[in-house]
Amino acid sequence: MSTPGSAVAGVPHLDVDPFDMKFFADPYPTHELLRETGPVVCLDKWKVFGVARYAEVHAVLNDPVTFCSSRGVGLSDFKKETPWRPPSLILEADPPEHTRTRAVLSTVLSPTVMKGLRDRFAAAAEARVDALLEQRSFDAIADLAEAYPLSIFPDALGLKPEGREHLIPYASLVFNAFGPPNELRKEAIARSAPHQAYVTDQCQRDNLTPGGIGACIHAHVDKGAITATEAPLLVRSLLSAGLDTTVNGIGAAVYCMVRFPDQWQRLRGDLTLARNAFEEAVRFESPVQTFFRTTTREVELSGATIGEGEKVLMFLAAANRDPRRWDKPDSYDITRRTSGHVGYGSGIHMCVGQLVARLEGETMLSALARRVASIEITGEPKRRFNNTLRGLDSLPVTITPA
Ligand code: 8QM
Repeated sequence: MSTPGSAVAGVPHLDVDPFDMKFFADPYPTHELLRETGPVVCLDKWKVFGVARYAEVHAVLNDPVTFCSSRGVGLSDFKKETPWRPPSLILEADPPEHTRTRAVLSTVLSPTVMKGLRDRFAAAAEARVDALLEQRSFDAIADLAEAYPLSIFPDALGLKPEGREHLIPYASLVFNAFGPPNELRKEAIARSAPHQAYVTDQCQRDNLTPGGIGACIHAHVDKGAITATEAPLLVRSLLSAGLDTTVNGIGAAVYCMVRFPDQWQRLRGDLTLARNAFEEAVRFESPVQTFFRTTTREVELSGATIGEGEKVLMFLAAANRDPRRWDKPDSYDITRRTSGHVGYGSGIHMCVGQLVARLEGETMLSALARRVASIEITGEPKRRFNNTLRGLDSLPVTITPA
């Protein structure tokens, strides 16, 4: 037998819980332990396999036939348990079904669509920074990392103004639900009904403003690419994955800038570095920390035998700091060659919204760098605890104008 619960030759067991508060408070020593213990480990607490080195994380992400997504990318195996919501038609799907839905989202989030959004995103970033310069002291999470995406993304999708306060709680629920049945997940699901009701409603064609990304998804029904039943679920994917991720990505970038002021000054000296500075923040903090896959057959991975139907936990954040792959992995360096990081995943499921994320990150960092001379922490940063997302709850700062 090769189940994680039993002794398996060549696969070391660890009793760490990568979903508990002590781990979230400082995951880095445990990431190192996971990487150094072996290429594949058994995590006894949740009876799953784990991979934390870059090579194995990359290998699992790039073999979607063996390591499937259709049985869920959280701990729960959809073949054995009923999912908490109808499965995502893209995230929780395998080819060939995945190929068709992915193509639709890829089209509505294409480089051409980004061209139409750029000026609006840039103007909103400048306006947000101008307002913050009036305040001087503010919370970089609520007033910047959340306020900026909230000022552009719901409008880009075409959501009505009412009820948008559900968006972040809904996303927080989605990302907690990928985790094990701990307090975070159970509490989130127990409180989920109003957020789910809001999201389900907003995904309907009639509730989406013409010209928005949501309406564009529904337009693909008329072209025959997807059915009228599928379209609302694809809109739901953008409501699930499109906001809290960039909130935590932008939060990570600002948190990097306040901790590494030399990198901030470098950015101020060369605004063309803004896009890579954001990318490096995604590598360095990995807003999406982990994902699971499920094996569709017995498979050998770096000498370990993994049976069929096993959950494999990929530590994206640990791979993004694996010294086997990265020079000075724990340094935030805005001129680093970041390509190949797995902060957006890799392979066929690699973030379909990555151009939106990068556009938001780049426009905000360049607006800040153009107008702000220094950013200083003025209070204790508070962490936000989530089974999948890494980020802060509050980051008190004071800025000085350029
Ligand atoms: C995570 O609902 C979805 O399709 C979905 C939810 C969460 C994500 C992706 C897709 C990876 C950002």
